[in-house]
Amino acid sequence: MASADSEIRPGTQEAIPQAVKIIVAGGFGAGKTTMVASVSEITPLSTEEVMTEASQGVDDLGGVENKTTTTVALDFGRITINDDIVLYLFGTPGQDRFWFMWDELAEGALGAVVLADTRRLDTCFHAVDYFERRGVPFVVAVNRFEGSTPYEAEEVREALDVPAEVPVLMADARERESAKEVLVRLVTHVIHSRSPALSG
Ligand SMILES: Nc1nc2c(ncn2[C@@H]2O[C@H](COP(=O)(O)OP(=O)(O)OP(=O)(O)O)[C@@H](O)[C@H]2O)c(=O)[nH]1
Ligand SMILES: [Mg+2]
Repeated sequence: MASADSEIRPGTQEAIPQAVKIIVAGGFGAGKTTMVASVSEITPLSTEEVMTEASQGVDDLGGVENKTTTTVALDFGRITINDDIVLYLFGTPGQDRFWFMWDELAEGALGAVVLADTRRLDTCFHAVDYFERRGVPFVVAVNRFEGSTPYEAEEVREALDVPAEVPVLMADARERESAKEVLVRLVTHVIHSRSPALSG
């Protein structure tokens, strides 16, 4: 699998690795498992566990009180973007107490999707910070939930304080086409980030 250390010659697209590791991150309950499952062309691996009483008072359930399961390790899926690029998707666990997993998961990742739930935008701050600090190119996908205020992409950008070059787009993690569009946008962003001359 490709690693972050892979050499990509500036100005060439040919050197983009065929197998690209992508992280799907975001706050607790933002729709990471849903997105990996909806877009994956293989049966996705998921590590869902029923939330127990141990979760009460530990995990922040505000806004997602009806959630009964949570990812305890990772989600894994695969999607072929075109003849040259296959994405391997790794979804993070959302709860704060599993953050120790992130460094393992992010090792070798070339890009990331940060899923944002506008009802609980603060829960994705950590993901935004994390990828900014590691220099991993990312896009923000605003996952629309019923009953959430329909913010514009630019309002979300401002609230999260992400730079202009970071794409912020609306999405529905349950829809394959929508999820795929997010990933195609991410691939373009990764290529431009690594070869600024192309972003013209
Ligand atoms: N309305 C709506 N519901 C969604 C969307 N994406 C996910 N959901 C629902 O939101 C709930 C949480 O989704 P998950 O995919 O488990 O979220 P997660 O980010 O993997 O959660 P953790 O692993 O616990 O952090 C599920 O009941 C989904 O059906 C969406 O785009 N719109
Ligand atoms: Mg999950």
